[in-house]
Amino acid sequence: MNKEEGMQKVPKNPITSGRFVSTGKKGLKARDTLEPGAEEKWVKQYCSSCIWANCGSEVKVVDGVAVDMRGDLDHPVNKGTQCPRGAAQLMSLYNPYRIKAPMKRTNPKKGLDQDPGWVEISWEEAFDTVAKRLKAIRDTDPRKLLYHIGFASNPHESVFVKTFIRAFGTPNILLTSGPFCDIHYAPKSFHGSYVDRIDLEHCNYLVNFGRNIGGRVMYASGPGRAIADALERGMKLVDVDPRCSPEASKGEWVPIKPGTDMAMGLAMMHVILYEIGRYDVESLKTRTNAPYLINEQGDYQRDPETGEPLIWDSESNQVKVHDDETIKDFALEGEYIIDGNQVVPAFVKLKDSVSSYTPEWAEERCGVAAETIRRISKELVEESRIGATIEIDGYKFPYRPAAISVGRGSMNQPQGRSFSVLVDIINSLLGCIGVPGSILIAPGKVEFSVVDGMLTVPLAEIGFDPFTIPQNSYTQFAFYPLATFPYVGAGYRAILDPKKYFLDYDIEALFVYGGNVFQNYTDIEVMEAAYAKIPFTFTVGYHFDEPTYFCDILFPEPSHLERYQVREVGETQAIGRDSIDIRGHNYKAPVLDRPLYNTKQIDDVFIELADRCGFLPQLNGSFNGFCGLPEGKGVIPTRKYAYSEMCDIRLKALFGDDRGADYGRKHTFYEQRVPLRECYDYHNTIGKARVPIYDWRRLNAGRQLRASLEKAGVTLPGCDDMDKVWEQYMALPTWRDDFLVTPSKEFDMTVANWKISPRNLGLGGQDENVWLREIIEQWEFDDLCIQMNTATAKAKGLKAGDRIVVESQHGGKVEGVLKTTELIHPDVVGFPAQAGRRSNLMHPMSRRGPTYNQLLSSKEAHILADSSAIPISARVKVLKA
Ligand SMILES: Nc1nc2c(c(=O)[nH]1)N[C@H]1C(S)=C(S)[C@@H](COP(=O)(O)OP(=O)(O)OC[C@H]3O[C@@H](n4cnc5c(=O)[nH]c(N)nc54)[C@H](O)[C@@H]3O)O[C@H]1N2
Ligand SMILES: Nc1nc2c(c(=O)[nH]1)N[C@H]1C(S)=C(S)[C@@H](COP(=O)(O)OP(=O)(O)OC[C@H]3O[C@@H](n4cnc5c(=O)[nH]c(N)nc54)[C@H](O)[C@@H]3O)O[C@H]1N2
Ligand SMILES: [Mo]
Repeated sequence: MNKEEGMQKVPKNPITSGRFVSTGKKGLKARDTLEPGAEEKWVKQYCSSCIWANCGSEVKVVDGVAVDMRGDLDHPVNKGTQCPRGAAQLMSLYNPYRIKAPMKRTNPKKGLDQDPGWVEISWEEAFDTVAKRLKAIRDTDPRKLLYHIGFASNPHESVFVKTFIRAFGTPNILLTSGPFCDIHYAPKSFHGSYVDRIDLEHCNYLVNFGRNIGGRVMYASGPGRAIADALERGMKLVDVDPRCSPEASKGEWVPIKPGTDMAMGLAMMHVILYEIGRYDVESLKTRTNAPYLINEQGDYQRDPETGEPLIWDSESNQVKVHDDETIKDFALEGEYIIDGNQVVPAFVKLKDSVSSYTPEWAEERCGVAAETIRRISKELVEESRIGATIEIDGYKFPYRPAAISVGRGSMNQPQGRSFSVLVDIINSLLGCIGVPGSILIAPGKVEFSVVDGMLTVPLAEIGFDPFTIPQNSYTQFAFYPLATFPYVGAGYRAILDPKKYFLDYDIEALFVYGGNVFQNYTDIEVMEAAYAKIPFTFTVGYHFDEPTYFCDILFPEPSHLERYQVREVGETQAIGRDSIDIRGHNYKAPVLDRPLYNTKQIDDVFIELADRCGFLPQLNGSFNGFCGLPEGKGVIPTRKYAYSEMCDIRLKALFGDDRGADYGRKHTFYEQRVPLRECYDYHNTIGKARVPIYDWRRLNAGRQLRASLEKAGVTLPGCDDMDKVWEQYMALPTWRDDFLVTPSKEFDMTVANWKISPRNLGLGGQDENVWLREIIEQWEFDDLCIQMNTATAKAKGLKAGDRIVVESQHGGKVEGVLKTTELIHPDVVGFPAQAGRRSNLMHPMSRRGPTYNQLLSSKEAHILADSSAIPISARVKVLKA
């Protein structure tokens, strides 16, 4: 079928064709009936259809109706381009399935199969009902409020999403954004920032493990251009992935069995250390803890006086404190006796730890040929050009145009955290961190301290609870000291059985906003039971998504095109020359003169609730602090503002009185740039502290947790086998035979999952955006299918189009339509995205496709014990339905 034939199959959409305009509640109106002299204008905004909302857009409004969208030519991030997700926002505005007024439920029974029986109520009744409940809780025990957010709450955008709950005073926050993308530990440990960014302007050789650097980066903004430019320039991309992505087809695809990346990574390190024997010695000595002396207990050998870690100076043949300025040469090899302890440099430990992981050993586990692993390792070392330098902005940097990068595919697996650490150890071995061509930080974002000479960044983004029995919070941080996110599964199981989780109070109310455990997490029966048990639940909702089935009160939210917001801009993940140094703020105001429906923006709801509950001053104060507003220039804590006013105050405080919201309406972007040399953190973050090729922090956290549990005489709730927990708190990368990689005759395949282009999270109701769904149905129908290699399907007597059932080792079952392809590993069953919405009150198109997450498990035995994230793969069997 050629493109033209395909085009004709798409029904002409009245709004895109420009012949009709929507009038909101009244429906469509033919364009030629518009009054002569109708007002037409283009309104500037920024687009929020991505996790990183950086692009500027313009919306054409005719007589109060938004009819068209385009990229803003003046915006330096997207330079006039726009992707389909951006353009489709018009349909999110005019989506007839939206929540259009405040509502209360009339059916007291709660469940995904229960019609809540919504009836419209006044704003006063909605606020009064919720505020009375919240105030009573806050006045007695604020912990009894649970707050669940996710990515559709725009946590990077709306200040109050993070600060409201702190001002309220509950530590109980759970997030669906996080447990499936627990990707922050290694970036925080190795360069202090939230995610790795790849310097695509200089990189010539990129080995990419389970990171979708094509399909899920932004097309219109810098990263899309950066990747296209790099490939055109000749950067070689080696994509290690169970499926061949579009970008892999522009480089080399290395099919791998899900969850076995650790085997390949260990073998690569083995080849580098034992077969090639070339690495960046200077970088190891001065920028990592490779020379720190490790004793037989696995601890740093410390100076008895200062408590600081020791190293061996091989020139003076003396032991010295790591930052002693008289050190001439840091020993990486050797064995020493210090204070009666036998010690070796951490580098020796590292080397010993990978001695048996040959490529042949790895091939048996990950399915990648030993020779391929050898060749890639060799190419990586050669391309990293150890010893080369480059001058940028008048500064001399090491030049390392090669890197390994990782994403949630390889990181959210049973051995994923260890794998991501392993990868950054390899990057550190080659000096490929913080320098041109390699893995970089997002400058200005890092707040680190130096402990033991090591870069130390707090791990938990929102809240942290030290160990106590009973526990203080439902987040489970007390039991998972290295978690970057709360442990959602255990949090909700604890609601059903607080005692088991050492909690001595119940949750009395739930505020859920833009996060969806039914669609985006797993163990749905537990989630249903917990949500049904909580006495009072409310949300600020855009549409009737699954969590609303458990709500007592709904506050209706405007669509993205109808909101006020200020958002910091900064490209992450992949950057080129265009976007590496871009910073600044984007501003948006509603494109329509008044909201289409009877809605109120979440920020104004927060303000009203805080006021009625008596903590508005704390909320306002948090705004000034969070936005970094200079003293005396921020909002007055005791005064009640409309959120739109606060945006204006924020902009004026940051950019001057002539640069308030009026400027933003005309220009959207408040541009700032960081000096180019600061984009390479070689002289900054990692120039001031060392990074861990020996992860003592992890080892030590496990030991401390163990001691705390023993002292309290308890074990981790829900954990039967504590040895399996302790082996995950390790200082050195080591292979484990976990549930995913242990062969099983019955469950002979493994499932893999990935993001798709026409859906960036659920942002702005994308799952029921008919334009985006239409793209999937018409052009990317494979995204609604279960994918399997053609040869495997044939061997199982299956063919494309068959209805199949996939049954997981954890018990879950999912049915769907089979698509056969050569572009997937023969042992793998592939599931794109998260499909199959369950709400009957959303557009029927959103219900199509398989609901992958039922195959997974959040039980303690299956999670990553050192992070509490849940693996995104499981072993399965496939049957004909
Ligand atoms: N199968 C599968 N599961 C996944 C993933 C995957 O790729 N595949 N990804 C995982 C990852 S990495 C993450 S971060 C999480 C994300 O999962 P979540 O944090 O839960 O976030 P979202 O998917 O953005 O949407 C949350 C809810 O908000 C609703 N919503 C959409 N727009 C709006 C709006 O404008 N206002 C309000 N109030 N609500 C809105 C959505 O319909 C949805 O019900 O999912 C994880 N789960
Ligand atoms: N279009 C779009 N973009 C998004 C999002 C979205 O929902 N849609 N979500 C945003 C969010 S919240 C996040 S966290 C990021 C995530 O961004 P990424 O970390 O890039 O995650 P995925 O897009 O799921 O890509 C995972 C890749 O890993 C592969 N994979 C799966 N299992 C394995 C494995 O065991 N080993 C290896 N080597 N590969 C494996 C998959 O086939 C896929 O190519 O994307 C962000 N950007
Ligand atoms: Mo994510």
